Amino acid sequence: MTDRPFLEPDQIRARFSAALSAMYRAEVPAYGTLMDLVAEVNARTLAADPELHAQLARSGTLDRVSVERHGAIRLGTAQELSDMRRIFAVMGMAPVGYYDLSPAGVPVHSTAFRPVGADALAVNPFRVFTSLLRLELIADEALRQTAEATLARRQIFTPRALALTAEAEAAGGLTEAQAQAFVAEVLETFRWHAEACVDAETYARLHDAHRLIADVVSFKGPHINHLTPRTLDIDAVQALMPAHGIAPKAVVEGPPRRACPILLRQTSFKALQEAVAFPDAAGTLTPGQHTARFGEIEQRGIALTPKGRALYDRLLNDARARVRPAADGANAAEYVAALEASFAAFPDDWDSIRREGLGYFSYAPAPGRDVDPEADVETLLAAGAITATPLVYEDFLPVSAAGIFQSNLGDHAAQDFVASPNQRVFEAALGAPVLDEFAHYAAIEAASLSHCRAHAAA
Ligand code: OOG
Ligand code: NI
Repeated sequence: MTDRPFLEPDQIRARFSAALSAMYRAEVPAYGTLMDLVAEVNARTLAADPELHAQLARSGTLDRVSVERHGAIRLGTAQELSDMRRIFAVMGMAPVGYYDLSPAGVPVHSTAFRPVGADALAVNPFRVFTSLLRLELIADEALRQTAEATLARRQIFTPRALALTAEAEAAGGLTEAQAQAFVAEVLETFRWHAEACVDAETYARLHDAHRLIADVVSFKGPHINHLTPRTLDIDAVQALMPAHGIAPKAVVEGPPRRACPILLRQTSFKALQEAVAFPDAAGTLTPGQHTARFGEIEQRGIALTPKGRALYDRLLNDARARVRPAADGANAAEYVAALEASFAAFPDDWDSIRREGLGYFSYAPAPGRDVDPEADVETLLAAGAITATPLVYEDFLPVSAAGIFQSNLGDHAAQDFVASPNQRVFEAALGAPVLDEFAHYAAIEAASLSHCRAHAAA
């Protein structure tokens, strides 16, 4: 519409996601290699699996797959997190879910900023896993103060990014010209800075306390640390990675390979050693190294209901209790075998998953068929009046995320923290409550059913 002064938030998000991808591709060439590999495998998978092709097309999600990605950043202060929330809101992204990583030895808690609602997701499902450092978990008081003082001195947003965000909030949106400036300005926050903002000695102390603390505190901004394309066949991409000069971790995180994919399967490759420089008080630069950025791919399956998720968690815990995956991949085959044995108890056909209430579906009226608005779902499906398509899981998994963090921090980075989820403290920092992922899938499913029934009435 030409008379509308504001660009849709969905369009701003799509542009930002594309700009971030271009920037990361220039910064980390291996990401470009991975993108090409994923595109090739996705095209081949779709050609070989007409049913999957039809399923994605029917649910209007075929086009989004090739532009689909998630990134991750790690923030240092409550102020940074709440400003980030306001910026993502301009792009139609809301905080969904709460993830406590402390049981895995990583001193952060996190949320995922993403679009909610079927239409917004169909345009562009870009998400950012966003973590907040928990300095209160650091035992060394002096070091904690150094970290706090260093973080208090930095401003990770450009003045114009903050000004445009305030204008969007006041006016209810951004014009085309403002949106262009906004995308360019916000991109600056995600950029890599090879020059640290602490001296070499401070970096070493932070690093000794925890590598993640050094990564968050030592730099001018929360550089994007990975950008993950969505593949339709993660095992195929994993198998092809070594031939393209990329070494993946030994075990794919999440559920095993199945006929009906559930939730999320992910694999990453090791963080790069990158040259950085540490300024001293006189401004003289000392060369050094830092590892922060890595690569990851993921395959997404059906979103599970609380009942399905409880079953998933139980089966995963059972498998991990039997074989604990070693960080160096030494027992990868045993772990995969334990995982497959355990998940034999999870139904692997769409009808059972639906009938047992384990997963969420989107329903649509079958072309040219009448829908009896009084009939129940199973009757309508059996009569061929409606179709059911699995809803894609749009979120993350704490055990998988912990595995991704750990493989990139290195073994010796694992530390014992007391598990201390504190969603209330996180939400206070965020300045808003996080949304409940289950409620949103349930709402999409319910809306699709009402649409089927209204279709009958029309
Ligand atoms: C985030 C790791 C979590 C995922 O896909 O589970 C994540 C990080 O390393 O900052 O991205
Ligand atoms: Ni990730």
